Amino acid sequence: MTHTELLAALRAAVGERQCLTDPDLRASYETDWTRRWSGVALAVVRPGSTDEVAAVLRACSAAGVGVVPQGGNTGLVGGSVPRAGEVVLSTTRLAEMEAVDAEAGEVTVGAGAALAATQAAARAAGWDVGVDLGARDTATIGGMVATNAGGVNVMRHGPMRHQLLGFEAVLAGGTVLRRLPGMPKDNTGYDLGGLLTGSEGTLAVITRVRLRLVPPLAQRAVAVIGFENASAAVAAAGRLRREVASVLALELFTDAGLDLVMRHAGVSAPFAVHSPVYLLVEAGSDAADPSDELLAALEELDPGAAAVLASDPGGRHRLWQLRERHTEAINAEGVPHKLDVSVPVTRYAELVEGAPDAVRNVSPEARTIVYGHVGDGNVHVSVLGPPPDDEAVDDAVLELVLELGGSVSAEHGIGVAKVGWLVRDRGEASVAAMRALKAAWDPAGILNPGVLFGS
Ligand code: FAD
Ligand code: 2HG
Ligand code: ZN
Repeated sequence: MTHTELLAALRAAVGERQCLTDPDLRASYETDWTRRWSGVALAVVRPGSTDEVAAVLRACSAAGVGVVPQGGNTGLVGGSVPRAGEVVLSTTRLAEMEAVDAEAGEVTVGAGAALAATQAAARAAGWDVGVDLGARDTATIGGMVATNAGGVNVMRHGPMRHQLLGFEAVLAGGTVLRRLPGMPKDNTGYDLGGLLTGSEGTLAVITRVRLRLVPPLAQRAVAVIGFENASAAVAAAGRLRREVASVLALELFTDAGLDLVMRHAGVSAPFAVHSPVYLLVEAGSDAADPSDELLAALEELDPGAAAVLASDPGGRHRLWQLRERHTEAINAEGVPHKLDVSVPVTRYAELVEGAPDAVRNVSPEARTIVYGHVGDGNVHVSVLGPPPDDEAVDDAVLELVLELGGSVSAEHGIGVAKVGWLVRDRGEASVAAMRALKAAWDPAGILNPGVLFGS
């Protein structure tokens, strides 16, 4: 099938208006959120139903043309944008939201539904979504399953994998797999939905998702505390996690990151004294206000520490902005290299302190900003300075992570950014098992070529 014939088949599948070939219309789908990765797509198609997704995949299979599934395009490892003339399959029109099953605490949503819209529906029905993250207005539920997104509440509710009860997805050849509504107990063979979590668009296109919901926590308190160094902040996080049963989130950032956030996001410092390292802690309860419990714990940690606490929604939001707006503030300074990694919590401070040194060794002019979800051992290292295709700083940080016994991807995935590190991290045998799965599900290799395994 020629490209002209493929384009005709795609137009027939989704309709003329939903098959974008004009470069101006394609542009926002062709560059990732960081601007580090971009490529030209043959076309961007925007199917409006599972049948249309199947028709698109059948056409691309017949033509042997790659397909890049794309949700909100907020991914940070370059896996959501084309590389060499693939068809981008945007899921944003698959945003249908079924009524929340308030009795079961479950909901079925289209893969293109944004997290914020799903949260709003869940909350209106007296429930909440277990995963929350800063890109909530744009990130889609399908993209979050495909990347096994983590976010700020993993300590309490686990990552996206733990929220998945059922799914519908289309294989490369157009076959539809469906296990909806899904049941909490379901031992009928392989967990196919589980295989899709973290598959990053390489096994199937997810079209619908059944989510387990969590009880809402209406009473919340957020505190930000200053520390002299990362070790003190990590030790405090460990104590808070142990001693405050209502802790929901434990986040770490440094003065360098706070400085950028204040400059670019128009947010003011939490308190007058500047500290090298900050901890943000959120506690939540469905009954009593957790402020007193949190205050007492902070007092016991260090009565003299610089700290601020808010329990009203406006105050809590202001404090969260200090942490959540790091990503956009860094983007405002340049095109970052992003290393999302995990280490055992006992090595967390070593990584926070060692990453800037590792970067400086290979790129003395580079600026390194470190922050992360300290409660999960997840560190985000952002590096500004080196050109997008210079991988020396990436390699230096990932080498350090493996030395510390960590994982080269905590929650963002491998994408194209870390393909060179998958075997080093997981080992030959595990990657061979992954490749065997890929070959069985997508024998022609049309789904997200280049992602996870490289080309
Ligand atoms: P996309 O970026 O469109 O795609 C991501 C990957 O999933 C690609 O490989 C794509 O091919 C695949 N994919 C997308 N949809 C489908 C589908 N329907 N079927 C099959 N494959 C699909 N991530 C976290 O884990 N935790 C955070 O705290 C967090 N915070 C963020 C904050 C900001 C400001 C930003 C910009 C990003 C953040 N991210 C975070 C990263 C990002 O939001 C997540 O990776 C998210 O899950 C991506 O969803 P998306 O819909 O934008 O997917
Ligand atoms: C976060 O935790 C996100 O804020 C984005 O995962 C991390 O900017 C980043 O690298
Ligand atoms: Zn994160």
